[in-house]
Amino acid sequence: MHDILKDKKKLTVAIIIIIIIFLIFFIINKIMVKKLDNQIVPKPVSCEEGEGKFILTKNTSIYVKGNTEEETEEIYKIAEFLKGKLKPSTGFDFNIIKSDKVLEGNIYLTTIGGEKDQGNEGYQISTTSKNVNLIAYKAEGIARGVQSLRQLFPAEIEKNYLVTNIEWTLPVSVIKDKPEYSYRGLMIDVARHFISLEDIKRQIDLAAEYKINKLHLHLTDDQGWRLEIKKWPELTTIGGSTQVGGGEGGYYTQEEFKGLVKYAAERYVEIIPEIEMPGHTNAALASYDFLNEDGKSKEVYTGIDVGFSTFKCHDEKTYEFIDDVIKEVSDISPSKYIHIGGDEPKNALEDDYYYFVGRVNKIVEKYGKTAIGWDPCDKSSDISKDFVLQNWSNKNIVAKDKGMKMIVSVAKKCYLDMKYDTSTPYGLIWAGYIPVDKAYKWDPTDYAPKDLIWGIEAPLWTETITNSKFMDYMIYPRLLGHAEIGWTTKEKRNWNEYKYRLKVQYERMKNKGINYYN
Ligand code: TNX
Repeated sequence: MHDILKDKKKLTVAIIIIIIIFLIFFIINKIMVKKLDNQIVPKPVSCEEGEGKFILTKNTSIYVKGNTEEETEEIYKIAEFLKGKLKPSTGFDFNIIKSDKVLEGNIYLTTIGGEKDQGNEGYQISTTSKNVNLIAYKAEGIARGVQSLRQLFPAEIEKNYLVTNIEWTLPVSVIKDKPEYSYRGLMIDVARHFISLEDIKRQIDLAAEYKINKLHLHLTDDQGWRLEIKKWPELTTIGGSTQVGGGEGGYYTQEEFKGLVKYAAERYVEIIPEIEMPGHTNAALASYDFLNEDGKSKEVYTGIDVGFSTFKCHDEKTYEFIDDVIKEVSDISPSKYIHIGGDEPKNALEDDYYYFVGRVNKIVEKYGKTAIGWDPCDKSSDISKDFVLQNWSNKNIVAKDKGMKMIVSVAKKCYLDMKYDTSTPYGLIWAGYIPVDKAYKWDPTDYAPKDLIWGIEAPLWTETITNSKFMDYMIYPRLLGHAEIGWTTKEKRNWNEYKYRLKVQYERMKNKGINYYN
């Protein structure tokens, strides 16, 4: 009898210990892996999950209301965007209603009550079982919030065909969010290989979901000139006629470029055009003889060497030509910024190069724009703090001294054309392999003082990238990491936890048809 009692006691103690261990694990798990946090990339400032869910049905409407009529119109367009994204998989044809008298069961997008400290891109999503309220200070914030909203639905929402056996729910929650940096860019080199408008639009659409807000187009290089310049048509008919490997090449007409800008703007992405010079200019040198030192046009170039071409740095005809180009680009590009390249040409004298970038900066300013350039543009004594440095090599001492604004694009972390590892079928390795963790585990302040950092950018150079599938593979999933580095504070980022959230994104990427590297 005594023994049995003793055993019973032991058993009870064991059970209590097991329950305590279980509870401890449960609590730690709750703290470490908040469900909502795991759904959104880039990670928001805060997510509080409640009990219950909001169910999207065919009767759901999207209500919109701004502080002015104009703003209401702008939010209306964002609602149309959201509707377009939700429709293929849900099959729902939402009504969009311009009103703040929101009835139960609906989504409300508004700037009324938005607060200044949310900034232009901040937003708050409050979901109850009855309504979804997305409030922002500016319409742009609503556009960013809508991208988070998409990620809160089941991953099937991303499919582009009807899914019927599913309940379209959002968790009851409050999400507050705003970005750390205001420049979060993707660059695509359309010069080495010409990329069709359709493929660029697709990349804009995909990147915008991760709150990338700038697309820098590297429009000219040795192998191709890809933007129509009306005064100098041979830039595209000759300079745009081919590409790496000798394929057909191509270019965008000015009308097409404007259409692309509009498409991007509808997704709150700004296009920043780059005309690379004085180096990386063989396509222009092949198009017009007068740009060449010996007065003879070069042959078009289809290899992948760099650093062999240069404009003449002390020739007024060259600057007249550049003036024409910058004028036309300024006319068709609403961005305040024009990227002038400035990757150091190995065959131009240093002083000539510094003089050149200073002159071109003046031309850009003359047309009311601000110039961006690769390092070492900052070292030119004619370049002041009004110029933005895009830093690829981490040589930015002069820029720091001058107090120049910087876009951090350090090659060994940011370059999307670097292979992940030895098994990556395309890409280069000059800046090293960049596996997914390496692309994530860094911070812009590793390379520049916080107050000078405008943001970050991940460039995809396309010497070895010939089609849309390859682009996807090199961009995804690394861009998600860069997007998060640009959006989420350093303190809130952690690889071990991000790894888990990235897995959640894989299913969504698959549903969107992204050929990501797994
Ligand atoms: C560097 S760093 C380049 C490009 C190449 C790329 C290849 C810099 C501004 N330019 O011209 O395409 O490496 O990875």
